[in-house]
Amino acid sequence: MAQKTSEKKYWARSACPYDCPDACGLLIETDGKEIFCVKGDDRHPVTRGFICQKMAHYEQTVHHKDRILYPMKRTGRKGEGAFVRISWDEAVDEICTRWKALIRDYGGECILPYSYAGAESLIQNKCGEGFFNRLGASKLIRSICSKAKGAGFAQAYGDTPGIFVNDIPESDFILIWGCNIKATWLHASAKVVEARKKGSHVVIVDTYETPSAPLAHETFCVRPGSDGALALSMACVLKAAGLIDRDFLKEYAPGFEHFLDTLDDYTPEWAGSVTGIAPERIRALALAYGRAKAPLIIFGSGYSRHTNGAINTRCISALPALTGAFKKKGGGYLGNINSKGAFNTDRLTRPDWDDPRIRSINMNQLGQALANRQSPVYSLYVYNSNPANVAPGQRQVLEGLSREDLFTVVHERFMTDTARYADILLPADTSVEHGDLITPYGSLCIQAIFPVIRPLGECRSNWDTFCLLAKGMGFKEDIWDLRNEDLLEEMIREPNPWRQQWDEESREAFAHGMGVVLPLPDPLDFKTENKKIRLYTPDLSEPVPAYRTNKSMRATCLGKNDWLALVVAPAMETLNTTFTERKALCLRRGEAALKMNLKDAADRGIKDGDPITVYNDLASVSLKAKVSEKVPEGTVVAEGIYPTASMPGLFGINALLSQDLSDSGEAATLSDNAVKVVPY
Ligand SMILES: Nc1nc2c(c(=O)[nH]1)N[C@H]1C(S)=C(S)[C@@H](COP(=O)(O)OP(=O)(O)OC[C@H]3O[C@@H](n4cnc5c(=O)[nH]c(N)nc54)[C@H](O)[C@@H]3O)O[C@H]1N2
Ligand SMILES: Nc1nc2c(c(=O)[nH]1)N[C@H]1C(S)=C(S)[C@@H](COP(=O)(O)OP(=O)(O)OC[C@H]3O[C@@H](n4cnc5c(=O)[nH]c(N)nc54)[C@H](O)[C@@H]3O)O[C@H]1N2
Ligand code: SF4
Ligand SMILES: [Mo]
Repeated sequence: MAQKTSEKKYWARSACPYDCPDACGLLIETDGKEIFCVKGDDRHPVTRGFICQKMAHYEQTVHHKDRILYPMKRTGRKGEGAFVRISWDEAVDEICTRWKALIRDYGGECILPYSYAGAESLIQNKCGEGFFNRLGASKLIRSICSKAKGAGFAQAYGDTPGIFVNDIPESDFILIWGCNIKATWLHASAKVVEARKKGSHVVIVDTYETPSAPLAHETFCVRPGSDGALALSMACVLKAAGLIDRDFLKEYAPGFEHFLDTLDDYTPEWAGSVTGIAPERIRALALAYGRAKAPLIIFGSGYSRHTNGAINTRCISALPALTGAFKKKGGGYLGNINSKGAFNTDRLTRPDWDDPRIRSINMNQLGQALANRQSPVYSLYVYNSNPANVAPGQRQVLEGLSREDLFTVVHERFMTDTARYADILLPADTSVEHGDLITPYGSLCIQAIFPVIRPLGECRSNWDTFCLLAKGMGFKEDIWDLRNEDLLEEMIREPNPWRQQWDEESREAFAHGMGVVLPLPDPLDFKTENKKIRLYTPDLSEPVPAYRTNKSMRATCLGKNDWLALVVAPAMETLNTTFTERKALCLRRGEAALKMNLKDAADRGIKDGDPITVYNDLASVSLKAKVSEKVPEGTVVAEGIYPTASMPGLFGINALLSQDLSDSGEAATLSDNAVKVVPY
């Protein structure tokens, strides 16, 4: 694809690699050395020519004056950000010399990789796992995001992906659950708008009125973590009103009677006292959902970032089973998609090199792992992530990163808070500087991308960097000779049963870098072992979906006290800490603030815009109060993640988040914390 725009400039096809369900197809104006302009690919089946404000000026990220372009070595204190340029040879030599000595003295387990989804594209995202297995390093449990939701779905539906995002307008009743869809899933949100125009009823269940609220006819603001109670109560109403599809359940959900038998106690009156929603609204919601022809639930992840996140997923996802919603096009659910199976990821993760005796460390407990003196981590290698800002327990994380006996390597595009703690800093390239595979978690539309420009400065892709380090460590396998683009070609060429169902035209389009939709599965072909939905699973500790309280509810509802439930939510203008290099976006986002209800603020003598102190047993954080009727009493919300330098105090909001894990999936419980708030 090389359509000329002027003598030297042309449009090249690419895709957005960032951690977003849309995975937009992009058109990039370039002269092969520089990129000038970025727009949505009008031929991409999901993107259809429009993209978000974050990527609209991607050229400002790629050619930003603050890009890290060369390897560097720390000269100042840890955290200070003072570095001197060195060569790649020096950097690799220093890293490998240190690692060889550490492995000799303490074993490979004292080295810990830390990564998440800085680049969500398949090769750059997964390739480190193979390298660190080969090294014998500690394994990282990558569960900072939606693993509780994943575990809940796995227990109920296995890998059943749900509907295709473009089919949203086929639904006549859309329930958006714990998702700020306008900010975080732009193309699903556009389809919701389309559905509304066709007459669909739209409802949001969240903890506050988010920027997505105008999309919906109604928002239900629940107490954080109480969603299971709302869902079970809806089920109770459906049963009482005879809106259960028993024929569907008999065929697709054996043992369902055990679940139905538990429902009668979950009355709307009971759920009202738990969720804070009036019983008559719960009843009306359930009846409208149950009477719809093709009701759809769009799952975000927010409701699952709690100590009861997995079981709440089972409670909510039981609703489409009870109503047989899967039978109608547009009905069922959306939010359990994994398109990585279109490629052989074992090439990247190398399970054959995984030594089961080696310990695993949960990424949500980085602070604890760095504080552990029994079996210490002596080296940390960070790529695709910014743990100094994003991980819970920020105070302990920063203390750990400051340790003089910790050798930290960070592979980054910008001087993030984490990069400031690096001993060696390596320059990472961006998605227009390397090829990769795009396998979204919001649709089954996959794409191959090829380099648009050469890497800037001395930047290298994650894969090419691991190959250099492998050589430095003396690894002899042939795979380390493959360049990033060779690996991409091999992965595309490798036959795959899913992609093999494509016709010739689709195969051609994919090979030419177009976004192409994988063959969509039959919605009634449930991807569990026995092909059935599991509403009753006797081998689980909770055989049927049940209500379990979360941690913040226990703190905030204990008699009359002044604890508030703290929810962390995404910001419109940034993506976790990605895009925080962009001044215009940060200005639009505004400074770090805590949204709180008028009454909660007044009770504490706080006015809109006042400086406040937010604290719990973990830390104390200074913020501005944003007093708003959009947040219900008892809940406070912090949107976005801010670089620590932009905070009035020493810490960001993540200092107030515990390192506790979810009920299943070992996931983060980022929105399950209680805080007290006082004027500064
Ligand atoms: N603009 C933008 N886009 C993004 C991101 C971003 O930061 N900014 N992040 C990206 C990433 S990494 C992800 S995982 C996705 C996440 O996309 P979402 O799933 O939309 O985001 P979440 O952070 O999970 O939070 C969604 C909503 O859940 C609500 N919530 C929290 N607790 C509860 C609860 O107990 N019950 C209910 N009902 N709601 C609750 C929050 O108030 C929030 O509005 O978005 C991706 N896209
Ligand atoms: N308070 C609060 N905390 C949160 C969240 C929240 O909403 N609020 N969201 C949570 C969620 S859902 C998630 S998924 C996590 C996200 O946590 P992270 O995945 O750590 O997300 P980012 O902050 O975007 O940091 C990604 C980093 O990867 C770098 N990067 C990008 N591309 C590449 C590449 O190709 N190679 C290398 N080496 N680096 C690259 C970027 O420059 C960026 O600094 O944060 C979690 N923490
Ligand atoms: S961040 Fe999301 S909406 Fe924006 S361009 Fe990337 S994939 Fe599309
Ligand atoms: Mo995430």
